[in-house]
Amino acid sequence: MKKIQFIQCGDVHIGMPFSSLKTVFGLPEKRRSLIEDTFYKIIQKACDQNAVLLICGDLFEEKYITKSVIDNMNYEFGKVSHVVIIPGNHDPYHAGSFYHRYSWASNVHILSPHKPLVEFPELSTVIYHFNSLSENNQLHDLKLKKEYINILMFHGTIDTICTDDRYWPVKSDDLEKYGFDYIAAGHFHNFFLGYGKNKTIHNAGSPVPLGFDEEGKHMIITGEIKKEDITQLCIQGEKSSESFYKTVEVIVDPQWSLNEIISAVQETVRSVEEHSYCLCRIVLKGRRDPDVYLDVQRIQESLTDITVYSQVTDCSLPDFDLSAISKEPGIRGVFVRNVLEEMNKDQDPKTRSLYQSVLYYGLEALSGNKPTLTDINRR
Ligand SMILES: [Mn+2]
Repeated sequence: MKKIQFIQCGDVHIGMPFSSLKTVFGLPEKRRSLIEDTFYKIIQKACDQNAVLLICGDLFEEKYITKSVIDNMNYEFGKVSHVVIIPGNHDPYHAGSFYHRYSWASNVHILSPHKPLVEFPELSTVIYHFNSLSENNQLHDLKLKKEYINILMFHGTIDTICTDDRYWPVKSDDLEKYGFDYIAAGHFHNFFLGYGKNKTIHNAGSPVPLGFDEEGKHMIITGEIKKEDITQLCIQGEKSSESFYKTVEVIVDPQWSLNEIISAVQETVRSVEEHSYCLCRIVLKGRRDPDVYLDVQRIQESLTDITVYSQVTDCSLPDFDLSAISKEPGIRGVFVRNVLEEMNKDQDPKTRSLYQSVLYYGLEALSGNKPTLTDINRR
């Protein structure tokens, strides 16, 4: 019985700048260290399980990676029997890249057009790199050794409408048609197993989530492939990150003072399970008292001890009685009448929503509050 034990990960993005988190002093650095440490734990797990480590692209951010971190990785890789890395769109293989010029430990196999496959005879396993085979025009005469376990690694988008070649768009059928036992994919940051007609495509996603577009659990894949006459696959996702991104909504009430809004936000965020690991986006909706100055900064600061990071987006509207104001004789009345008149001329929902923003921001300004105009198009 041929057998290979492995751990699959990808899209680690070591060195990511996290500039959107820089409003909190020291947080981007903390996130970067967390990602690096999480990756070293994955390497340690591969060592403990005597598993081959498969890294499916975007291991690091080429623009921000330092030699010092590459040295760390190379040292840690020394603990594992075999490490197989394919480049991604954030860490491409080229003459000046660390993949090309760094002297990696002998058990680290970086697949590229110069080395599109690696064979481990003691495991009866061959690991191929789809992107390199394709670049070398070697796909059409590709013949797999059926007595071996054949693994394909790929970094790119699968079955999406994407025409940008940098993201390697392919159809799942084109990955599966060669009869590989297992296809280890990277590029999508979410976790999925058993994709494609033959259910052979597996994607680990980023081990640590990198932004609000990556909510939910983050995983690595661990498992084994056995092959005699047929291929037996036993794989599972394992949670790789405590920290997570989550968006919550809080509906504000026109009766509430700012302190009541803060209490409601705190209560909602505290109700999020394991909130002390949460990077939380709070979207305020509903109507608020027009006299309340919605101090986003102050609400965010009130959450400092509850979450890792909090970002408040105000999408609430001041509770103005527009029809009453439009009958007022003063400047507020003239302003509301004019904007409403313009707004009612136009049926395009985008333009109408822009007029609505003008209306509410204008009224806020006229009532002595200083509106923040950054999100005028989002309302
Ligand atoms: Mn990526």
